[in-house]
Amino acid sequence: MIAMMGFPIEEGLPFGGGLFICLSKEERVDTRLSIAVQKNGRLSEKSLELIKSCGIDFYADSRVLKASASGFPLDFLFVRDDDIPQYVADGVADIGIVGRNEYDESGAELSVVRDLKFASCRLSIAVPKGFQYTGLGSLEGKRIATSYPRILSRVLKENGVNAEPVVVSGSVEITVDIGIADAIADLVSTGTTLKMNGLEEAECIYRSSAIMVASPDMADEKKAVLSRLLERIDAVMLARHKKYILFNLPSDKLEEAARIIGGMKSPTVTPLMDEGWVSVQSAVDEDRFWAVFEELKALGAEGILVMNIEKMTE
Ligand code: PRT
Ligand code: ZN
Repeated sequence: MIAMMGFPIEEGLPFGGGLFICLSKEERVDTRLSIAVQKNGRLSEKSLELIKSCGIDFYADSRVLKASASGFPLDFLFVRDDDIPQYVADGVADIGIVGRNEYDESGAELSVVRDLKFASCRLSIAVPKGFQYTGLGSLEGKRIATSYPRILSRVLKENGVNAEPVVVSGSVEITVDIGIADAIADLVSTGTTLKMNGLEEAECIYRSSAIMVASPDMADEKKAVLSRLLERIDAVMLARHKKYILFNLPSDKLEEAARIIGGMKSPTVTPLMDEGWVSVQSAVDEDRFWAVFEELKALGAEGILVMNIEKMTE
């Protein structure tokens, strides 16, 4: 990366326009990382929200296909999710946020740099009422409609089942009713769509969530930008799974309280004016939060204050 006085040129903050004249357009563009994000759909909002939480400002309008961040060398490309793996593989974008299902189905060979843990869903076999499903073997010789033939075929092969995938690009749920399939393999999150179409979820064969993929051959300058981005994403994701808790406690209960909080390095302890009392603060895993809260209360903790954490590092 070309830098002067510690400021990367592409952010260009402390300099006038004159300095940019020294650089060709390609040199400047090359140090910016481009990210492909779904334009409109289940991944769009959370993908953009995650990047905004990383302190990266940009203006995204659903009518435009491109945008640039200010203050961070990141350019956006808003596209259909199906196209994201190929765009990254072809170098149209350096990284992308896509469902693991789309990535695996595409067959592209990219680096999966993070599981972002949103848009979770499962690919399940669903059958009509009355279908005697006792396992994948029940699908032997059957027609299975799906938009994910690659993943389905892999699972069937691994389980030694010979069945015929019927590839459809949408409305998979109606294929049994209209007689072109005996069962389906489709994405499920709540299961409502299956029920509404008279189908029963028989077995989950694959799990997915949003992932960040990256081109395996990126210039070192871009790799450095990606590391900065991932560092911010990790801080945001870690903070989302923690709560910050503050409370007052009789000092003789401190050891017990530390055991209840667990999982962290020693909590911060400050003496109070009131002799024999201390103020304690610590981060707590969100999934253990209520158990910790109740146990601390039972121990004699008072004035318990709970806060969301915006960003944190381990
Ligand atoms: O236009 P574009 O091609 O970009 O979008 P798309 O319509 O192909 O994708 P989109 O926005 O529907 O989904 C994007 C990604 O979200 C998927 O690739 C998955 O990784 C993830 N995801 C999470 C889901 C679901 N949950 C989901 N429930 N994708 C689709 N569904 C559909 C499913 O196909 C079925 O029709 O929702 C229906 C089932 O939902 P439930 O809640 O009734 O079970
Ligand atoms: Zn799609």
